[in-house]
Amino acid sequence: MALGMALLASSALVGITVSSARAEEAAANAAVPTLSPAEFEEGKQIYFERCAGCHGVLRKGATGKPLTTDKTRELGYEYLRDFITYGSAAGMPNWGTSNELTERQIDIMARYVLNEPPQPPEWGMAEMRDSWKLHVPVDKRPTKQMNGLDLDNLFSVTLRDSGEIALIDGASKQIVKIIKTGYAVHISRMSASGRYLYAIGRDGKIDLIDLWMPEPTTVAELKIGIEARSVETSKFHGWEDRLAIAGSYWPPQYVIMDGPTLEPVKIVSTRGMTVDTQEYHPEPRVASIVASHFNPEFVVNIKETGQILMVNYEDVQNLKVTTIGAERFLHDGGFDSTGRYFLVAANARHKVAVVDTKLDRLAALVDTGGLTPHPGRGANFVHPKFGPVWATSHLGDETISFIGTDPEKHPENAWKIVDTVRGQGGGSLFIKTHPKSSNLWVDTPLNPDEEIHGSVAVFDIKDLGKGYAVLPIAEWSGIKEGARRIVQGEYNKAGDEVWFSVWNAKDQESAIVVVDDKSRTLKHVIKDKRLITPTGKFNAYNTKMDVY
Ligand code: DHE
Repeated sequence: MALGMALLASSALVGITVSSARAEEAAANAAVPTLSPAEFEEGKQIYFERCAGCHGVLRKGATGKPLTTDKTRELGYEYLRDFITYGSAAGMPNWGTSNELTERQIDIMARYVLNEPPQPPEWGMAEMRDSWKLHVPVDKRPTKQMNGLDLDNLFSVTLRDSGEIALIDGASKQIVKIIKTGYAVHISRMSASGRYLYAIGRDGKIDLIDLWMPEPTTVAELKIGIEARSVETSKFHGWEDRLAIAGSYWPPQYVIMDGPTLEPVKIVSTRGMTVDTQEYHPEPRVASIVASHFNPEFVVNIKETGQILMVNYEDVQNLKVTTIGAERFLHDGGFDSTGRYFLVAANARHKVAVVDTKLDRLAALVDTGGLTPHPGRGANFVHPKFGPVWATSHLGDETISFIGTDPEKHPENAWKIVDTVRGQGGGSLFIKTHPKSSNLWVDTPLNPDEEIHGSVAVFDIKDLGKGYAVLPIAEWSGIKEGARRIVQGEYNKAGDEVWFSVWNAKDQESAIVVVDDKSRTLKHVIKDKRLITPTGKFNAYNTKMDVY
């Protein structure tokens, strides 16, 4: 009887606890602001366009903080609204005060992130093949270059918000052609021969452009996923122009394609375990991909798990993948000057992972000494005191770090920060030099200060301690309106001029400013109504040869 009473009492207690937990949950849910179906759709679209890149489709966080509802509901509507409006010094853009989102849109977004994220659909072989368009089969293409373009000095320029690329002749600075691409097109990569150009949009659409046609023409298209950032082609001796690979953010996977047609051959999921805590992650996105020069392999960097996959493409049906445990939040990176070592930023961990692409193993994990390294492809040069180095700037602060890259002749400096200098401030995305130059250029497009994001800093490699000179690129462009963010220096083939984008909003004038490298003076301003939101620029020769 006593036992019966006790059981009754304890089950009643459990009942009370359960029902009070349910009540709490219901109360919490009731406090979550709702959205009309139209608002939800708008929020989903804005989230995809503006937020998913940093925070992840499932909002688990990477470059940006996690935005899962356990976190957002703790922060609350007002906090979220203000954060979206004003941004933060740590890199969250000021969407409101920069007028990129309206007050109404910010209100929708603050409510949107308080609600559970919708899970986007998968994208397998059936969907991929449905999206595949072979406009010009290989046997209908020319067998030699049919135009007089200097293909090595051609620049492919990302026109981000018009979903196009501009092909610009390096010598005349004239636009050769504007080509429609995927939504919010991101990067261009060249095939090993320099004949084919691959452009990928954030919507996962790849456009393959044959530069040998009488005029450069899109010969094939493929949508490899719902959201993507990276594409690359096979470069190992004997495999030139044969295969391509692209990675997606959603679904988390990569696909190997036939290079000249984009026909998808093999899709591989990247879902799996994180490198450190070895927990399952449902959304490990594919960040940078490069082609090894030492093995028939692609180097595929998986952001959330921190695994670097050496994907051997010799036998795609029996795919061999070497998984190198590195560090979480892998993002962008580039080779050292010998092309053997690949250095990739694990940005939210403030580290750079170094992979030996000859031996397929991790050479080092280097703490960069700054906050959130963001090198682009980085910059290689010979430091007057420490020998060959690779440089990165940072998104989170003004540090510019130099990592020794010569384990043969300078073993004491290899994979160590041998020197740091300070640039203009945080918000840097790209750093650049050229083997023929003694300048090191550092942009700061995401710095909130107008003068800083409207200019670039340039260091003399021979005397880094001297500090930097500031070139007022936005002012040189002659454009008076808009944020005029100066982004991504890119050299021409000869290495004697460097091109910067003056990046304005879609409805404002933008430009490309060409600087004479030696004199650091203005050489030319490329202006054209069709240059809408130019951001990345990819010189064909430097891109195919990995010169930076
Ligand atoms: Fe990029 C490279 C991802 C926002 C311009 N960007 C890369 C790479 C990745 C990446 C993974 C490396 C590709 C490779 O090497 O295979 N970029 C992302 C994002 O996730 C992020 C942070 C947010 C987003 O929503 O997309 C993002 N990127 C931007 C921009 O806003 C930039 C400045 C302007 C734009 O055009 O979108 C931008 N990203 C670039 C450029 C490169 C790049 C120019 C190549 C640099 C190079 O020199 O190689």
